[in-house]
Amino acid sequence: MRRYGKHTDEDDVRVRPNRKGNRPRTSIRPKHEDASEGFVVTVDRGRLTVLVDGRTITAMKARELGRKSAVVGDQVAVVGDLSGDKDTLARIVRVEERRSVLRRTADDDDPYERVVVANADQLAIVTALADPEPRPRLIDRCLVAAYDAGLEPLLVLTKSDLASAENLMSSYGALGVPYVVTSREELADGEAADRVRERLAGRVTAFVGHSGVGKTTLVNALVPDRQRTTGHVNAVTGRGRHTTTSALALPLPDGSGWVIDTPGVRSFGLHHVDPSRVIHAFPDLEPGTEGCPRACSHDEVDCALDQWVTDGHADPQRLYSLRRLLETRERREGD
Ligand SMILES: Nc1nc2c(ncn2[C@@H]2O[C@H](COP(=O)(O)OP(=O)(O)OP(=O)(O)O)[C@@H](O)[C@H]2O)c(=O)[nH]1
Ligand SMILES: [Mg+2]
Ligand SMILES: [Zn+2]
Repeated sequence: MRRYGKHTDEDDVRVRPNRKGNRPRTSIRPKHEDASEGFVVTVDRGRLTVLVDGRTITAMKARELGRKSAVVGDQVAVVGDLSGDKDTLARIVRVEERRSVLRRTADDDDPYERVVVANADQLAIVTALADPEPRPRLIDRCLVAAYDAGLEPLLVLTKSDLASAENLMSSYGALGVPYVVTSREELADGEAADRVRERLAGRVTAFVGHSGVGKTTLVNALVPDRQRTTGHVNAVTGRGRHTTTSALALPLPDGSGWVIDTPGVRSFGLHHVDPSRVIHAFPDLEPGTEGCPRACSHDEVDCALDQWVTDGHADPQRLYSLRRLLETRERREGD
């Protein structure tokens, strides 16, 4: 007998004895064990495009997932109609554990995190050498986000037909971040795609950067049979037009990896970043933090890293770079 609307402790005792061997079978067996595995390639207002056994299907989140959402790059379990036929809709019943999560907030004060992509291995930080002007602050911010998420960063400097890469490279030399430089001419003759492709084999790479830097142009060169729309940069403001509006994962033609084109960002908020995870990306400095005071910002008088460098354990340029990156959270992007 149940009194509706009100649960007493007695009720709980009666309906849940929870003795060994007396549990309902459903709580032992994983739910939906007959579900198929899929890979989320794009998300558009609650509709997800999922690749299942080579078929492209449309799916939506099952209610049981609650607030948890699937993003591009997620590995998911799907049930229902998996034919991929027109007007069919499958259900996503589980989001598998993520290997990595790239997050950003709208700005540093904003606690609302959005997940940009899941399960990426590499973050390609795309910066135009001109048109729009490079903004090193954004590069620094993307680097911090990559280190925080455990992604390997790759700098992609586009439009070298318009300006030289020299200045920018000199300030990133000490960080040892791999980079490629591309130009309009090299896009046309396939050289740009070849050069970038060398860095993509066997990995999932997300392309991020300001609007108009040439992310989609590059992805189109890498995956020529899937031409996405590109947009012109406004000649007066020097800004892109936010042509790409949703992230899309595309397989490289030789099957050696995935590239994820993303919408241009105005900023890359780092509210969620934990400095100790950023230091993991600096194995030459990390052991030196042992002598630091608790919760050291690594930019204070008692920081042990100064002594570490003075003692010759690491290059002072590296400490300078680390501090610049950690400090990037304290500054506005235009500074
Ligand atoms: N001169 C020159 N222009 C380029 C190069 N690469 C891309 N562009 C141009 O830059 C403009 C913007 O390119 P998109 O690929 O749409 O830029 P995006 O980064 O995808 O921009 P959003 O989707 O808005 O974030 C287009 O007019 C491209 O033709 C390059 O190497 N040199
Ligand atoms: Mg684009
Ligand atoms: Zn310190």
